Amino acid sequence: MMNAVTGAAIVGTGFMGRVHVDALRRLGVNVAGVVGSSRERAEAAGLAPAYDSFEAMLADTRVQAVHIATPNHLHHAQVKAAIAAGKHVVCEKPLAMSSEESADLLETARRSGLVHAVNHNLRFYPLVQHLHGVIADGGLGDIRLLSGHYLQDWLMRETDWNWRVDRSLGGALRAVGDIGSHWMDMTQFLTGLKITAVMADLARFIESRDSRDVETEDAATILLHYEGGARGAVVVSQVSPGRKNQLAFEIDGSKSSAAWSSESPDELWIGHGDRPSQLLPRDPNLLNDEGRAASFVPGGHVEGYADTFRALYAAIYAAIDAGRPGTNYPTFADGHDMMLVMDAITRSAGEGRWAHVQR
Ligand code: SOE
Repeated sequence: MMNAVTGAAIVGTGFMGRVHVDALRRLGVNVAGVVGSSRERAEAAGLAPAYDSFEAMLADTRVQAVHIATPNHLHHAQVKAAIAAGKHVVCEKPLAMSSEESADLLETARRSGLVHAVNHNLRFYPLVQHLHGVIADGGLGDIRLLSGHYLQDWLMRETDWNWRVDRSLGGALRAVGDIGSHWMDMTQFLTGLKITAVMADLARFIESRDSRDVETEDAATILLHYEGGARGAVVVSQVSPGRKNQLAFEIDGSKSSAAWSSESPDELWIGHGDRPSQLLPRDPNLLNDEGRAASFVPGGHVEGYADTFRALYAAIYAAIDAGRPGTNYPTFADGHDMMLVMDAITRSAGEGRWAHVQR
């Protein structure tokens, strides 16, 4: 159980704010309150006591950690203010609207010595954590090929609208920034290999929504080069009928391969050439330390999306309790790195050719 005195506050009372509050409560972290776009909206959300304002939350000495779960254009200013107030910060992804902003946030966070994290929660599915250890131990051999997708359908209709669609609120890359960043972050985390170059093609099938012109993409197909010569290909879409929220990958190594899907997260396929392939269930008795640490219930008791937030925050709040940043969760360095990959995707799509990630 976490250190009960650690208090947290959540900024943003939408879908993400609600999941953050739920996960913290399950960990025994005291949720002191929430900040909404107005006090009335925060109250109406009914998640936790509502602050009058963002500034009132920062002045609350019970709060040591602040979760930023607001639209992306607010991240930079709110993270800066929270760090200036001496608060540890968990910020939703993508970290910022531009790599200039994310570079500034990374430098500010590093100088502060505070704990800083970006909410790439999907890394914390137990079998994803387990596979990270398997790959680090050479279990797949040399990584050669990565393929997969992140498909959703909640923006498939012309009448579907959300702040993410508006580039001034969500950023120039929508589907790529909102969900593509999860897939790319996960594959960099799993393999330990950075994306070095991309060939990206952005697609917009719905030019206007609710009679508002749309400037952001509904989908993208991206070819990827990773360190060490590994090749990748990913499809990202928010307009794929019937696909509610499916992140799937296959990683092929020189010895074995692995495949996984977020819509059946409690099984991992391991492919072998010289013996029968395996289907590994999320049973803590069969997992390595990383997989066990992220598991909450025994095998067969299916764990899902909301559990990844609990597992991620367990790692982050352990660092907060220890009084120094940790290494087993995604930090602003990962958030900034993803903004640099997204810069390359924008350049490649704009120029119609390969673009290198400028680190
Ligand atoms: C909407 O696409 C969304 O809520 C993303 O913003 C999250 O990051 C993803 O995990 C689920 O879908």
